[in-house]
Amino acid sequence: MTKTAFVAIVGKPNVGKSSLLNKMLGQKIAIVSSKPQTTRTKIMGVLTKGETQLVFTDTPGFHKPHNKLGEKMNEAVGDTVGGVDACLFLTEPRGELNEQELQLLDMFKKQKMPVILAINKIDMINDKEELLKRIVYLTSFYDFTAVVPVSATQGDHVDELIDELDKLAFESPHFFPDDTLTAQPERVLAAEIIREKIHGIANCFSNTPTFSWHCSCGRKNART
Ligand SMILES: Nc1nc2c(ncn2[C@@H]2O[C@H](COP(=O)(O)OP(=O)(O)OP(=O)(O)O)[C@@H](O)[C@H]2O)c(=O)[nH]1
Ligand SMILES: [Mg+2]
Repeated sequence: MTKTAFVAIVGKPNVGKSSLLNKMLGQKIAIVSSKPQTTRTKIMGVLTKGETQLVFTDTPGFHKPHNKLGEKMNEAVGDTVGGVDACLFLTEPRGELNEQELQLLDMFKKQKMPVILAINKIDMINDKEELLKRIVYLTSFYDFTAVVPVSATQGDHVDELIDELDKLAFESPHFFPDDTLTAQPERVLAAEIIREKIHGIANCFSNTPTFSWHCSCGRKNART
């Protein structure tokens, strides 16, 4: 019996949403950069594992908009949350939830949305006690279906996360052929890859030396 779930990946900018989508799919379909607000449009990724098909939408980081583009990006998040079976809410391993994250939680509450909380970047945390405190803090805001600490870059606990998402799937035919990875038109993917390269070159010329290694053009530090 086949099952499907449509899942929105949401969270503030730079928290690792696109990195996590790529890791779950085992292939890069969404661009990643150290600069916030990298994802500007919805990106769909499809993961078919056994009987279950998970259809993900990677969304732009939900942020305080300063212009029309920002407003459109936030609208895309709201629209996506309004049309899925469940959300995967990503947070940082440290720091207080900001105003926009609280707004997202309000959106979930209004829609009685099943939400899995993924605490990303746990490779940056050595202290298990700190992680436990983090879980207690975050679960005081919402009745999450599950809480999974992950590292999108290292792949830690990503399989456990997929198992939790699997439990949210409904009995249904698959919406895409089982070997589909993305429903994104090729021209959109090509445009995204070009944007990632531009981000890399911009980082290469950045004043901040720690950004220079992101450059994919081979230069270690454009300023030296
Ligand atoms: N240390 C660490 N860094 C991570 C992890 N996941 C993502 N990052 C880094 O965080 C930065 C942002 O990653 P993205 O995947 O682009 O984040 P995003 O949430 O999609 O960002 P926007 O699209 O701008 O909202 C990149 O430099 C990633 O390499 C992780 O698990 N650990
Ligand atoms: Mg992104």
